[in-house]
Amino acid sequence: MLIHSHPYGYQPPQATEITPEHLFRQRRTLLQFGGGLGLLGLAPGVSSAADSQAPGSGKLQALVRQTSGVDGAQTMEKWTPYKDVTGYNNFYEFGTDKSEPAQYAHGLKTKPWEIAVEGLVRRPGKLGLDELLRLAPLEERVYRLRCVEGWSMVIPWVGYSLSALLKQFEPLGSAKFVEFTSAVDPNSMRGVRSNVLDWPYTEGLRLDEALHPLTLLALGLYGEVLPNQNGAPVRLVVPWKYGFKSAKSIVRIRLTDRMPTTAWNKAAPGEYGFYSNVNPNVDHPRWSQGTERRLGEDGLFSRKRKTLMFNGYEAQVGQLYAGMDLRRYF
Ligand SMILES: Nc1nc2c(c(=O)[nH]1)N[C@H]1C(S)=C(S)[C@@H](COP(=O)(O)O)O[C@H]1N2
Ligand SMILES: [Mo]
Repeated sequence: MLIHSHPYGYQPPQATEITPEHLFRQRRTLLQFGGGLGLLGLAPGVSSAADSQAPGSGKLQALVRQTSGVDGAQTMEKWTPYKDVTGYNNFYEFGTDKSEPAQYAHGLKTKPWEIAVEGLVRRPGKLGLDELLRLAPLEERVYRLRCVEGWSMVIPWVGYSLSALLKQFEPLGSAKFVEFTSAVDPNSMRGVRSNVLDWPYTEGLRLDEALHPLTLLALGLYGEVLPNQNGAPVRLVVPWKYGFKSAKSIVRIRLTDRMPTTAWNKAAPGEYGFYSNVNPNVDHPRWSQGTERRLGEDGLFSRKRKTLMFNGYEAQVGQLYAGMDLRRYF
C-alpha cells in the first residue's frame, strides 16, 4: 500500500526507505554524510514501524541530496503541520474556499508536464518533468510563507534556485522581467469557470529578483512531490513576497523587457502591486499588514505575531530595493 507508481516515473523508494517526518532531520544528517551517492543514491536505511504514517505517497526524499547552503534558506521555526500545509490553500483555479483545493485538485493531471521557457533568452525551449528534476541538485529549504490575507506557514520545500533554470536558457541583456503562467485546465479546474481572476493566473518578477538565490523553483514539500493543491508539479516560491507571487502549476516562463501584468494586479490594482514585498509598514487598503497568525500554532485567541519586513529576509534581499520608495512601489 505504500508503493504507488511514482508521479515522475522514478522507482519509488522501498517502504523501509520511506522516512517519516519525525526521522526527517536525522535522515537529512545521514544524507549530508552520504555525499557522493549521486542524485539517485540512497542514504543508509533508516526505518521504523511508524513508516506507514509518512504523509502522502510520492516520495522525493530519496532524491534530496542536501540541505541548502543558500543564506536564509533555513529557519529554526517549527514546521507548520502537514495537514495545514496541504489542507488550507489558496489555489483559485479550484475554488476560492481554503478547503476546495485539497478537495478538488486531485483531478489535475500532472504527468506528462512541460514548462516552456521563452521570450528574451538565447535558447528558448521546453523542459519536461524528468529534465526539471535533474536540472540541479534538489535541496530542502524551510521558508516562511506569508499570505497577504494575514496568515503564515513554515514549509519545508524541495527544489532549487530558479536561477539554475534561467541560466540554462541564457537570458539576453535586454531581459528585465520574468513572467510566470499557471496552467488552465477547465476539465479539472472548476474555479476557472468563474471570473474571479482573469485566467490564466500570471505573476511576474524583476529579473534580479528571479535570479536571487532565495527564489525557489519548488518540486516538492515535506520530502514528497508537491501535492496538487500546493501547485504540482512545479511552482515558484518567493519567500519575501506575499504568497500570491508564488505561482502554482507553472507551464510557461517568459523573459521580457517590460513589467508583466499579473492576475492580481489586473483584478485590483490599488490593492496588489507588482512588487508585493511583505511589508508591515504598508497596510493593505482594507486591513493592517502589521501582524499575522501562524497556522497550526497560533490559536484563534492567542496573540498574533508581528510581521517582519520582507518576511524576515531583509538581510538577504533588502539590497534589491535600495533607494526605492516602498510605499509607492508596493
Ligand atoms: N496558480 C495559482 N497560484 C497561486 C494561487 C492561485 O490561486 N493560483 N494562490 C496564491 C496565494 S494567494 C498563496 S497564499 C499561495 C498559497 O500557497 P500554498 O497553498 O501552497 O500554501 O499560492 C499562491 N499561488
Ligand atoms: Mo495569499
